[in-house]
Amino acid sequence: MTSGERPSQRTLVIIPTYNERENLPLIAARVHAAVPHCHVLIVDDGSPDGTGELADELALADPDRVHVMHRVSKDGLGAAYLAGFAWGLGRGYSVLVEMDADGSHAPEELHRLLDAVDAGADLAIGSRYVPGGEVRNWPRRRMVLSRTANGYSRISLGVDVNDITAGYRAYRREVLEKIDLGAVDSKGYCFQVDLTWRTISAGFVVVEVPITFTERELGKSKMSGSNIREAIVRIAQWGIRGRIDRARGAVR
Ligand SMILES: Nc1nc2c(ncn2[C@@H]2O[C@H](COP(=O)(O)OP(=O)(O)OP(=O)(O)O)[C@@H](O)[C@H]2O)c(=O)[nH]1
Ligand SMILES: [Mg+2]
Repeated sequence: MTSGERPSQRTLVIIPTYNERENLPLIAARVHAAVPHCHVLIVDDGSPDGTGELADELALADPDRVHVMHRVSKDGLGAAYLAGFAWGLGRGYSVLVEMDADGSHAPEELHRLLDAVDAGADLAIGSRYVPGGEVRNWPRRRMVLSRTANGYSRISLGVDVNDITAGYRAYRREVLEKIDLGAVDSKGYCFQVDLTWRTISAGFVVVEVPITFTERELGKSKMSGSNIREAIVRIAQWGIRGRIDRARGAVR
């Protein structure tokens, strides 16, 4: 980075996809309409609906700004992001953004995350649960699940983050270089909690910025019962380990 350049000048937006044919062209166009200078990496896990081929077409039409990684089979959101982070770090991006393909994370609000990073946040979380944040069109049971997951995580881990499960985020590259990504094996939704916990434990600054999260209108959710069970067990384990470490006075 040359002096005076903001980190967000070199931003990579990573979009994991599994069967997002209807959504992908819309979201990619919205990202570039909102923040023209950022680059996009689509990480597709061999979607049977042809999302990967569609991604190739988008990259062919805009080779400087759109890139595609094809992985052989569905291996979870976490693994897709880890592969995307490695790709982006290897190519010198300063800020790495996580964004769903389904339109829940509005590209028009990306500037809020990038501004927070430029202002000094190491991790900016697009938060539904801070003043100004909002959830649109969620059925009650999804809201209850999300609120419960956040409450459970906060209490178990003892951290002061309102939306620790949020998947709309911007990481400064230094965070991803420092935390041990090789040790992360959370596959599903607890990936977000896992990385937040590692970021905070490593002493980085986490800032929540309000966003409006909108339930997907097209395509199907990939949320599953096994994702939820993975999260419950792991978060309790991290919380217990963290408390033991703190009680021992260990420096994390
Ligand atoms: N590459 C890849 N992407 C995935 C995988 N599972 C989910 N995704 C993508 O991750 C993003 C979030 O998945 P969703 O199914 O919308 O999950 P969610 O938003 O947490 O849950 P809902 O609120 O129910 O939609 C979407 O862009 C999916 O296509 C996977 O195994 N591999
Ligand atoms: Mg979704």
